[in-house]
Parts: sequence; structure tokens; C-alpha cells
Amino acid sequence: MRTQVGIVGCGPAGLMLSQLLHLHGIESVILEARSRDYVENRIRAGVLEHFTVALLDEMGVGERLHRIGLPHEGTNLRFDGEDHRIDFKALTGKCVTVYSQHEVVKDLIAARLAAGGEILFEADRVSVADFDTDRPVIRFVHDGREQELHCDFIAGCDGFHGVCRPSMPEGLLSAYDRTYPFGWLGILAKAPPVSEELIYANHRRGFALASMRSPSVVRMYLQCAPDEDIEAWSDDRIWSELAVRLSTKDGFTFETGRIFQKGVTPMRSYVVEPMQSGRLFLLGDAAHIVPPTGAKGLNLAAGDVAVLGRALEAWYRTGSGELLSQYTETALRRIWKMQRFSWWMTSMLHRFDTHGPFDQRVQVAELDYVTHSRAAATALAEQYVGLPLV
Ligand code: FAS
Ligand code: PHB
Repeated sequence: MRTQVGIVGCGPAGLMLSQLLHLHGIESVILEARSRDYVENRIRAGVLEHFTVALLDEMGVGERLHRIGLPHEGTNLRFDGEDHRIDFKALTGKCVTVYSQHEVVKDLIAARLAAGGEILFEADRVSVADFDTDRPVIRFVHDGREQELHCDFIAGCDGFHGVCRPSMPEGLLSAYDRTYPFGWLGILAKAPPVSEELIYANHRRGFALASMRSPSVVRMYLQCAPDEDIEAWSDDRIWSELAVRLSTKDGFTFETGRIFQKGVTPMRSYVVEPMQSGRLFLLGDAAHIVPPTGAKGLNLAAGDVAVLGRALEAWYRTGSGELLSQYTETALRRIWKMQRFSWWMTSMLHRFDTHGPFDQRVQVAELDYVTHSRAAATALAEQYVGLPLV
């Protein structure tokens, strides 16, 4: 097999890159380890930045997003039993859209296949080679047959546990890593949203987040131990803990419902540098992980796609490799700013066992400052809705 860009991974990064390249007349083939059904139903992120929505519109896959997605013009920080709204629209003129990552994946797969794009699902034993030459190759087994995909470039969009990052030359990568002393217990439930906009709650028992997926499905999270045993959390226990952590002085209550999905996600910050070696480029979770407090994971993948897509388009159109050589530097400038934002939101909103009374008062003072200073609220808002690409 032969194509121009071989893409490993059919998550948001791989699919967005394939679609963007297609718009520029550049061919690609996506190799995905899992089945189509699996990737289209994997529950992950929920909030799209203004910039990501614009990119999906540019790719021609925004129709369903605008039809069923939920535009949000602000969010709420809840602490000491009171709500404080951050008004994205008034402070930045922009908003975010609540639209599930797996819906984005469905839209992109449909668009790629409708345009004759090639996605090989359930590809086994994928390996990448010769990316230090101008003839890189991806080897894999599909339908029981060993195959080779010869290409000009390889895009490693295979997530944190993929094969592309480990295939980079020994000693090349520097990893920057922070593991947090907690995780998130997340649920999906058939219930109406507890509020019109998201609620990020700092409570003495731990962080809680009330989000949503539709007018009849909620997505909610509780800070928990990183290795929390999900079996120890009955539905009743989850709802009662959410009620405590989301409580307010004026008696906030909300409707519960049937929980149909629950799981624990550990929290970490992670970046590798550089994000490229020869003709191999890393995008999305293959290169970086953020704690989901800032709703950045999927959106950072979109940023990488925009930077590499523009560089590949220039190479094929002019033969210039200048933007390709600057991929890491350009992508990392935005990645590190969003790493800092995600770390800051996580530090401000979560309870740390190592925190004493002084730390807890400093945390509340930071929340008080952010929610009463227009300058501080604007800083939070412009980072939450999405910083410009460069
Ligand atoms: P992905 O991991 O989405 O996709 C990688 C793809 O590569 C997968 O389909 C995988 O099957 C495939 N693959 C892996 N190895 C392969 C191989 N050897 N061969 C072929 N294919 C291979 N972000 C938020 O903003 N908000 C959230 O609330 C949030 N919640 C999350 C919850 C969980 C449990 C996880 C794990 C992540 C969450 N994230 C969240 C982050 C998440 O949304 C990622 O940022 C996003 O999926 C990144 O997209 P990709 O880089 O495409 O990686
Ligand atoms: C979600 O809806 O899944 C979500 C929203 C905001 C976050 C994290 C997750 O910060």
C-alpha cells in the first residue's frame, strides 16, 4: 500500500488531521487498533473550545455539532456554598460548545468514509520504521495478512499508550510529568442537567463537576483517590456525595437518575519534547496529557492538527520543509500555556491531603480573587474558550 501521510490512530487527532489533509488534496490512510464501534462509543471529553468548533466547521463537519451541541456562554465556580459565574461572552466575546468527543469522532469517520477516505479498523501489530529517511513505512496485520503502508510522512495520533512515541530514537525525548494525588470518578446518567451551565465546585470533601451531554443526560465527576475502587461506589453513594459537594447556602438540589456508565480516570500532566523525529510527528495524547479540569485534552489535539496540517500543506504545495521543522516549537508554545492553565485550574479547585489550613485559605482567596476581579476572570475566560493558535 502507498499513501502520502500514514496516520496511526482513529481518535480526534488522527481523524481531524486526515480530514484537514483531504481538504488540501493530500491523501492519508488511518490505521486503528480497535473496531469502529469501539472508537465511536468511547466516552471521553465533552467541551469544545471556540477554536476547535471553528476548525471542525472549516473541515465541513460542524452540522450535527451546531444542531445538537450546547453553546455555553459561561461557567460557574462554586465555593463556600455560593456560585460565581464567569461570563465568557461578556469577557471574551466567545463561548464553548458542549458536544461529546465520541460524537465528534462519529462525524469525522462519516465524513472521511463519505469522501472515500481509507480507515483500517482492527489493525494489529502496528509498527513504524524508516522515518529517519524520506520513505517511512508502517507495518501491520489486517484481515490476517501482514501488510506495509509506504508513505511520505507518519502522524503518530495513537494516544498515550500508542506505539509511535516509544518508537522515537533512544535518548531523543525529554518527558515532563506530574502525577496528581487524586483521580476523577465520572458518571453518565439519564437525568436533566443540574444547571444550565457547568458547575466546578471546590468543597472541603473534594472537587465535583456537574456537566452534561444533552437535555436528558448528565456527565458528572467527583474527586477520588487515583486508584479508587469503582465497585465501592453504589449509585446512591455517588448521588449523595455529589449532593454534598454541590450543596449551596440556599439549598441547591437536583434530580438524579439511572447511572449507565461510571469509571475512574487518573490525573496527570505530561509533555514530551520534541514532538517529531525525521518524518514521524506526534499529535494529541501521543505527545501530551492534561488533567481534564481545564477541558483541554481534545482541544490540544485540535491545535496540533492545525499546526501540522498547515506545515504538510506547505510542503506538498511548495516543497518547503520550514514549517515542518518548526512543528514542535510552534505546537509546544500553545501546549505549555494550556498545561499551565490545566494545572492552575486543578490546583485551585481540588483538595490536597498535603494542604494545611494556610493552603486552604490561599486556595479560597484565589477563587475569591478570580471571581471578583474582571482582569482575573478575563484571564480564566480567554484560556477556557481557547487561546489563539499562535
Ligand atoms: P485518543 O487516545 O483519543 O486516540 C488514540 C487512538 O489510537 C485510539 O483510538 C486508539 O485505539 C488508537 N491506538 C492506540 N494504539 C494504537 C496502535 N498501536 N495501533 C493503532 N491504533 C492505536 N479531555 C477533555 O478535554 N475532557 C475530558 O473530560 C476528558 N476525559 C477523559 C477521560 C478519559 C478516560 C481519558 C483517557 C481521556 C480524557 N480526556 C478528556 C482526554 C481525551 O479527550 C484526549 O485528549 C483525546 O482523546 C485525545 O485525542 P487523541 O490524541 O486522538 O488520542
Ligand atoms: C465533560 O463534560 O466531560 C467535562 C467538562 C469540563 C471539564 C472536564 C470534562 O473540565
